Amino acid sequence: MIRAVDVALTVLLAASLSCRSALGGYGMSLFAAQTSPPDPCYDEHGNPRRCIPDFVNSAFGKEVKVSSTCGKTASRYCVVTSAEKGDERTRNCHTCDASDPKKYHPPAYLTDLNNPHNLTCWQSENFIQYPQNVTLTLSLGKKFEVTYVSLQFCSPRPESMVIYKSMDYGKTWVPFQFYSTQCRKMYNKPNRAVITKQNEQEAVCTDSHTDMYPLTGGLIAFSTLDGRPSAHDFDNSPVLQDWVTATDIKVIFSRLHTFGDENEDDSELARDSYFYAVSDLQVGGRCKCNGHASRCVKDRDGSLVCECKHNTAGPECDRCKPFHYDRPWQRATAGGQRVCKSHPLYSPILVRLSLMLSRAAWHVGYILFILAAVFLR
Ligand SMILES: [Ca+2]
Repeated sequence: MIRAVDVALTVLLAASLSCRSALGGYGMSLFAAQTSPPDPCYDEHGNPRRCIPDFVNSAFGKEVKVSSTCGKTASRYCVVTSAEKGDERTRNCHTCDASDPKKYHPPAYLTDLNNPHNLTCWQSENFIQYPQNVTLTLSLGKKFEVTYVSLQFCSPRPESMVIYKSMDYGKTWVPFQFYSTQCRKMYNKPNRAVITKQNEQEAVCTDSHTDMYPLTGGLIAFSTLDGRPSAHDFDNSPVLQDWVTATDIKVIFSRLHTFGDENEDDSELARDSYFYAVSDLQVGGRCKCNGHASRCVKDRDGSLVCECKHNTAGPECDRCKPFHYDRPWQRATAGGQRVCKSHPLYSPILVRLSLMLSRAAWHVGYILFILAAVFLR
């Protein structure tokens, strides 16, 4: 009896090892089953459940297109410092030079690793003042559900700026948020308008985050759902799901803060002190997969796509896979299991059809072979 059990165990072990080697060590072995993490898109019984990709800073490492960067020809810029508001200001001047790695401030510094002990700053040319502006454009590569957009400044924060989003890869843009010390005058918007259920997709203007102080290190952080009534019931709000969806983000710096000295006698020195400089641009959010994927991956073309489960397909798992149309596509919710299913009849019909076709092809081939043999004799 003991021997029979030993033999059975040995056979099982051998089978599991051979399976493991045949599959390159993935999936089928007893050992792998214990160590591989469970698929978040299915529960312990194999039933589908909602799954979402990790929260990330989707701007990290991405290219930002900017309309102005200092140093095309080496140029002076001056940093104004002041211990506190109202204290005497001092100017320290430096050189921005795109050809010198120690003195350049390229757009890549907007989305590189943000080390608080060694800040790297992108910087615009000096004194690009209203009505001229400076734009930063970032393509996320696919649809994301954006939770926040934040900018950390090396210069003083702008007096007026707008954050826009696109849902169609930059063809059209809609405003996300306006910032200005004079909302009405700059953007014809009331200051700090209240959002109601009727206008949850409306961008508001605020004078918060627009103070000139601190002269360096100031932050602007826009939270996409903040103050929107349906935010607590996001899963059931198609309006807000649409509102947070973006493929691209654009920031427009409309007007520089100044001390009002730019037209005085030593105006050149003053003008060299006014520019936009940002150490970190972040776009916090999740790759949009409608609850049907737990991660996004690069496809064969190098494009970012959802790794779709639940018989769904498309870059955002936004439709059912072919032959899985028995139930209409839906976004997965926390409570329900809205997955695509194949009709019970589809599979047998397809199998029969393919069998018939292969048989017909075999018969045609056989007849051609006989005919060739007869005529070539
Ligand atoms: Ca940086």
